[in-house]
Amino acid sequence: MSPDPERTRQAAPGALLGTLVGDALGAPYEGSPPTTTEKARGRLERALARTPRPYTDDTQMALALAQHLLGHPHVDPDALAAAFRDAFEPWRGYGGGMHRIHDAWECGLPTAQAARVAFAEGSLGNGAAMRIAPIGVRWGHDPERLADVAARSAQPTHVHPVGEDGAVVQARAVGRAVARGGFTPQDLAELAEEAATDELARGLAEAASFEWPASLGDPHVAIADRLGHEVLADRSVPTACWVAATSADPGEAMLRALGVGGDTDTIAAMAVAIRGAADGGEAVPGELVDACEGSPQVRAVADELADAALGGDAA
Ligand code: F2R
Ligand code: MG
Ligand code: MG
Repeated sequence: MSPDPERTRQAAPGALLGTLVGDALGAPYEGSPPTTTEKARGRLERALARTPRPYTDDTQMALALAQHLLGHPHVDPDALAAAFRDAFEPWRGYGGGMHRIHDAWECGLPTAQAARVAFAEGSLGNGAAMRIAPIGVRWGHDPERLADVAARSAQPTHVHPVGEDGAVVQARAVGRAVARGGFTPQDLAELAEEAATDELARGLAEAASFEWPASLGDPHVAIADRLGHEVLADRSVPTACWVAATSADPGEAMLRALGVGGDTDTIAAMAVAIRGAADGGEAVPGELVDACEGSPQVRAVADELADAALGGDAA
């Protein structure tokens, strides 16, 4: 299938600015408990009161991956590891394992060995998923290629099957939103069918069938308890997909993710990326975009990625 030009040009800034906004505005609340919609609104207002909001590792790695894709559309894991190494700023709030992998790269360890220095079986954190939106944009029109490229992009840092599957699921979610201009609970059920690991399949299936009577309070508080809101891929990617599928627009996805709490920056980055891809860059509130460090750079790389997606599949 060829990408639709108008859709791709709208979805690219939606997905990448969604990553940025979710990350930068969610970051002050990383580690916070779940809360009501009203209090989540207060979280957002407080974040917007002091700007520009700095982005964290989520956006730093997404930018590095986006730039890598412009030269390596099918991903070269060694070159991608070098791009992550060059972009690395230790104060951006990276995971503990990522600091050790970075040290290993600096010492010249081969990519495959470096990926196992922190955890012998590899990381099952959500770091490969949080940065994946550029792959959804570049390959949303070709789901098979997208899954292969997403798995390759996880290799430098997340070789645990759950860490890798989290990246593939999140890439598929963004890719569906890019290609179709929508993202609904039906997508959650289909993503559950496609998941490679039981952990992701279970979380997505539960997200797809989740029902919650309004009389019992905010559903996002219940979902944080049911599906998780932690740093592990299987405890955050299904939650982010649920937020995206049940929000009317990127602004509502941002609020819901702020209410989910926990790994707030990352759940928001993933959820708003999906919703932004579905609804387009114009749907991401300008007030949120303008509050974030780096928004012109993110917009520019999104446009380049859209050009690359529309320019053909050659390496
Ligand atoms: N790390 C954070 N936030 C922590 C606080 C940061 C602090 N505020 C600061 O400013 O310094 N956020 C970022 O990390 C998450 C993505 O993590 P990633 O890239 O997957 O890293 P890592 O280290 O590989 O995994 C994260 C943690 O998961 C656990 N873990 C992973 N694999 C494991 C395994 N095989 N066995 C056991 N545990 C495993 C560990 O606790 C890792 O530290 C995002 O939230 C991003 O925003
Ligand atoms: Mg972060
Ligand atoms: Mg985080």
